[in-house]
This record gives sequence, C-alpha cells and structure tokens, in this order.
Amino acid sequence: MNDGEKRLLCVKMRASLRGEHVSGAERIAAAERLPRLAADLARRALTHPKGVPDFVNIKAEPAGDVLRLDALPVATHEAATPAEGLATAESLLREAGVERAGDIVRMMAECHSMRGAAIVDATTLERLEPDRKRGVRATNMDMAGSFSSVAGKNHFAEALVLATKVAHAPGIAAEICISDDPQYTTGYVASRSLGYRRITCMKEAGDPRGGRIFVYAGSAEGLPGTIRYLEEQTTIVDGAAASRGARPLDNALGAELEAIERAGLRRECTGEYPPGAIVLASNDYLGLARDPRLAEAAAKAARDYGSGSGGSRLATGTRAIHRMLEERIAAFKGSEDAVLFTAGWTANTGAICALAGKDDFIASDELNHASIIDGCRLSGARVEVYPHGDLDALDRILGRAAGYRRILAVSDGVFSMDGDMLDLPRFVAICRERGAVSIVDEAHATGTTGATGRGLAEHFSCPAPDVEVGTLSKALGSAGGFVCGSRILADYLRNRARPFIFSTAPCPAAAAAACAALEILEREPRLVEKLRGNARFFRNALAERGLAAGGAPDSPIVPVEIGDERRAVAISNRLLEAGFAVPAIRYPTVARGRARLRFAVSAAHERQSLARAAEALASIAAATAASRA
Ligand code: WAQ
Ligand code: MG
Repeated sequence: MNDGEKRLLCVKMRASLRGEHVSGAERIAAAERLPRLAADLARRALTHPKGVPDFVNIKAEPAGDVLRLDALPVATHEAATPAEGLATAESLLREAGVERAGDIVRMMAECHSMRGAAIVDATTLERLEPDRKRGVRATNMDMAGSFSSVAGKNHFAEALVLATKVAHAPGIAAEICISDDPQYTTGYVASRSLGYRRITCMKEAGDPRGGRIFVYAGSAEGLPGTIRYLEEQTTIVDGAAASRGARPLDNALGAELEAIERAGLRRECTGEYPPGAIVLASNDYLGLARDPRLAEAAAKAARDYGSGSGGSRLATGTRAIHRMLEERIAAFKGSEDAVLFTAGWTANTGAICALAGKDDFIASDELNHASIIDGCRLSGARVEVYPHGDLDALDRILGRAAGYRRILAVSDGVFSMDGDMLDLPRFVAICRERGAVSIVDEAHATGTTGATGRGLAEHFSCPAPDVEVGTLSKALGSAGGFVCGSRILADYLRNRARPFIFSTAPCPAAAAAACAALEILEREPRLVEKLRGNARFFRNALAERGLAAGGAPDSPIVPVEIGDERRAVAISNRLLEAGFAVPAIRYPTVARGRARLRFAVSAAHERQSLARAAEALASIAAATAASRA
C-alpha cells in the first residue's frame, strides 16, 4: 500500500430540489484531496442541467479496506429499436445462465422510480431487497484515475464501475440496467462471464423510465452478505477511466492534472474575493483599474468606436484612439514613438522575435518573465541565461559573443516575483560598450518607479534602453502592452512584429482607459509618491514584526518567502480567512521550494489595513511554524 492509499475517504455528493433528486456522485480519494474534491463536487451539483438544487449534501467518511478489481471487458451491441435491444438483453441474460431471462427483462418495468436496484431471485423471480421502494444501492466505489471525470456525469464509465463491482458480488448471476436519463437510451447487461455488454437502444428517446435488476442465484443465508458487499465494500476499479473511450484526451490530461495536484501545484482561477477582503496582491498599483474616470473613458470609447476593432492595425483595425494612445505613451516615456500590442506578453514576444533570429545572440536574466523567455526561445536565436542580476556575468557573456549578426541583452526592469530592480545605468553602459541592443521590460516599473512613474530611466536619471517594453494592464489599470523606442524601431516593429501584424487591434475601450490613466498620472504624480510611501510603510510594518521581505526598499512588490509550497498555501488560506487576499506564488512561477507570498501594495490602500495585514501575517506565520515544530 502506498502513502496515497493510507488515508482514503469515501466522498459522496447528493443534490436535490424540493425533495426531488437532482444529481449524485461518489469518489474515493486521498484525504488531502478533500478540499478540492468537495469544491468540484459542489460545482457539479450546482451546475446540473436538471436545475439548481436547494439542497446539497457532501459527506466524507473513512474508506474501508480496498478491493481492487479490473474493469469488466466491454463490448457493444447495436440495436435499432427498444424491442431489438430488449431481445438482445434477454439472450445475453440467458447466456449468463439466467433461465427466466424473458421474465427478468419484463420485470424492468416495475423498477423505475427506484433510487437503487431490485434484487430478483433467479429461479423464483421473488424480489429479495429489504426495501422495495428504494432498492439496494451499490456504493463506496470509484474508478482509479477518476480525477478528470468529476466535472460531469459520464454514464458509461460510472456504470462500468458499478457493473464491475456488482458482477463480483457473491451470488449475483447477472445485472441488467436501463438509464433513467430520458436522453440516454444505451443500457447494458453484465456478468463476470459476459463482461459488460452495452446495448445501444433499450428504450425510446425521451422516456424517463430506467431501472436496474441484480439477478441473485445464491442461497438465502448468503443474501445479507451480498447486500453488505454491495453497500459497503470499498472498491476501486482499474481500467475504467481508460475505457471512457470517447474521451482519450481528457483521460490523458486528467492523469497529468492528478500528478500536478499531488505535488501541491494545481492552480485554479480565483473567484471573486469575498466582499470586504483587502486585496494585497493586485498589479493595479495605483488603484486606477477601479477609477471611475477610466471606466467612463472606456464606456465613451465603446460608444464612439464600437466594442471591437474588427481587424489588425494594418488592415481595418486602427482607430484615432490607437494613435492617440501611442503618442501619449511615447510622450510619457520620452521616446520618439511607441507601438501598441494586445498584451505585455505579445509586446515581449513580438519585439524580441522581430529583432532576433537564428543568426543572433541574446543574453537573458534567469528571472526574466515567462513572456521574455518564450520570446527568446521562439526567436531561434542563441540564448544564454545569466544569473539573476549578475551584470558582471552579463558583461562576460557579451564579451564572448562573437560572430553573430546582432547581439541583444534583455532584462526585466522590476522583477515581478522578487520586487528588485535592474541596475539600469550599468546594464545600458555594458550593452553600449559591447555593442548589444538593450531591451528592458518595464511592466512592473511603469507607473511605480521614478519620481513620476516614468520608469527606471527616470529613477536613475540615466539614458533609456534601446527598447522599452511595458504594459497597460498593471499600474495603468487597463489592458494591452507597448514597445517604446526610436521612430525607426517603431516603424520596423509595425512591419515585422508578428503579434502586432496578425492580432486584432486592441479594443477601443481598453485604449481609451489607458489614455485616461496616463492623463491622470501626468496631472497627479503624487499618486506615485503615495504608492511609494505605502510600500515603505508596509515594509517597515513587516520588519518591526521580524518578518523579512525581499525587493527594493521602495518597490510595491513585497515578497515574503515561505519556501514549502503547502505551507505557503496554508498561510495564504489563513490570511484570506483573516480578510487579506494574497495568493501563494509557487512553481512554475518561481523555483520549486521557494514558494512565497507576494504582497503588492497599492496607492489605494489605507495605512491601517497595511498594518493589520502585517500583524495577521506575523501571527499566522508564527502559528504555522509552531504547529510544524
Ligand atoms: N445502485 C443500484 N442501483 C442504482 C444505483 C446504484 N448506485 N444508481 C442508480 N440505480 C438504479 C436506479 O433504479 C436508476 O433508476 C437506474 O439504476 C438507472 O440509473 O455503457 O445512467 O443512474 O453507455 O440512470 C448505462 C450506461 C447508464 C450504458 C446507466 O443509470 C453505457 C445510468 P442511472
Ligand atoms: Mg440517472
């Protein structure tokens, strides 16, 4: 028995509406999967086509000793009409040794509207189940690798599990089943000797009647044991997930998801945070994403220009607002021109791939954002990665890179998960010295860094890099990305950057919101000052409580490294209970074993909330450290 099987739970979900059964499901899973599984089952209960239930019950009990069975072999009989299907069922039952097969098939008519199955004596046709209205339910069973099937009902796979368990029950000679799902006409006959025999038409489509009969050929004394086996024996069926035939892709992906979950790394889109929770993790550094002036600008642009732009910038997509925004970005950054992209991601991949190809060389910081890494890979250039922030290494690498058509060096300006800053003056100086093109991604620097939020060049009062990438979706509260530089660079990118050429132009509303954000930032540079003040305040609050945070002193990105993935998740959950939303950042976003809470401070935060968050973290971190010791 491996570790994962030591603490198994039987987890059952039932949902009903005004007393009527809506859906049910059961799974056998490792105890640590319970939170996720319960959430999945609840989602399944609440999204059933039969309607939204008014009652959902999810129950978890320790599993008993596990019986593992191989799924019965499966075969399919095509039937054109119910009459033909039922005749097939009859002859299969006879093949399984049930002499009164015709009577059994006819008895199916008595069995609909039961929650369980009838147990019928093979020779006397007597109904043997203790509760005739309810029937006997086979439960406490699951398929191995059921992970991917939680989402929706899979009649076939679930029936195969049940039939496999039932076929191995002492005294059971055969089983016959018709679904009570009105649209599901495929039923089956099963036994250990027959295997699982699907019959494609056992009733008319639209008929809500279904039922199950377990044909019993054992002794009277044996019956209670058989019922106990059906109801209680924990059973896991191997090979049922794989035979979900029609969904081989889901099967393969489900197995991978299961492995991701076991490593504590399964991710999910967060829902809305509970109302009142203080979000300490957003990239909306200046609070502009919720600013009514941006929303109003977006609404007006949608009315003036429409919701979508309908084509690439080079075809039908360009509106006046796009050019206005490009000019505004260039003015803000002090560059000759700027080129809009649909996302910071495509700005990076687009610019890097346009500038570098297979004859070129790129030096890249090891902690660069995924979009830079992908841009480098996609470009086909020779890429050399240097240790994070190690500009001596960069210098050496560039010094060795000879014989390439073009040499580039690329770095984040402010590193997204660490909050530290590139030494831009030195980076640019090394690049000039070595004849390399300097590319800096200011995604987290725009609006946060430099006295008025213009980025690293403003912060250091130094020359800008050759190519500056940025995003509209963080401090600027909208969506999209951009590249700044010389007029020639911009012109070139409009001709060669594939995501620019082949994406639909950003929607006018997003462009207008970004324009409004830049206008606000130019008029109210104090916003940036406020952000910096809040960041310093929060760092102090942590330090006063003995908590070490990474990142530059002024950076709104305040990572607190926890290390262990599960502990980081546990602390993040406890913080949310305390009213602070801070997700745990894990591999693959950061290295394994270096999980962290990435706090992000905003100009919109109240000092008081920041102090309370520091306090909550200190007490939760101390409590989880103590409980581990
Ligand atoms: N134990 C015993 N009987 C049950 C159980 C159970 N756990 N669950 C349902 N029944 C009885 C009950 O009387 C239902 O009315 C009847 O079985 C049918 O149940 O290879 O969907 O859940 O594609 O509607 C067959 C798949 C699908 C054939 C069967 O059953 C295929 C199905 P349903
Ligand atoms: Mg059903």
